[in-house]
Amino acid sequence: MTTSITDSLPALSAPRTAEVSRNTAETKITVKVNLDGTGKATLSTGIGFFDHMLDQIARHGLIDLDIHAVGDLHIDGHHTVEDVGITLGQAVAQAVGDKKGLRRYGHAYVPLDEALSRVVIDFSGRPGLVMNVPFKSGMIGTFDSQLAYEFFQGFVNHAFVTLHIDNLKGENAHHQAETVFKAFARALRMALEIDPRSVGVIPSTKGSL
Ligand SMILES: [Mn+2]
Repeated sequence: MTTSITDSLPALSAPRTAEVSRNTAETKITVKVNLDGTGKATLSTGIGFFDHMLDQIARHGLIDLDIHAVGDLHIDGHHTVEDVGITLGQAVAQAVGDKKGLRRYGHAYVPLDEALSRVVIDFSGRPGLVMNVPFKSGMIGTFDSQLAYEFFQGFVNHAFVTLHIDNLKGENAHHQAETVFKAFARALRMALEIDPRSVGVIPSTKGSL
């Protein structure tokens, strides 16, 4: 019998991808994710700064993201941003599957000039968000900075994760938001990795997550 080095590498039982469509009277959204991607993104939400933030999740999370949203922007961006969070959460939950071998926890600090944010995530199976981001400006382009909270609340409720977000420093709202989304991406990347020392094992003493 021969063995090769590949026998000891983590083997994924299924590709960690998902496609979810969500249609309501307020928004029509399609999200495709590949958790083991290279950071490619195709984004159209109708809100330029929001696309810029979603691009950070793909790039720094090394997640391929395809997000197309048509929402009631004639009202404001609220439904569109919240519902993209919900649909992305559903897609990530579907792609992550049974969580066998998952690192589960992830954290990151990301600076951008004067701004600094910290994000800590746990694929706990329980939704929970604690977010402390004192934005220095209401609007960032056409993006209402209050909607960052709505996005993460939607994501958390449907990805079933515990998420702590703290903006520790920052004077410019664009910088504050960008450090939050980049730190979220890096934390996500860490938590979603397969730990080669724990292949096939659900990372909980409960035996389920
Ligand atoms: Mn920027």
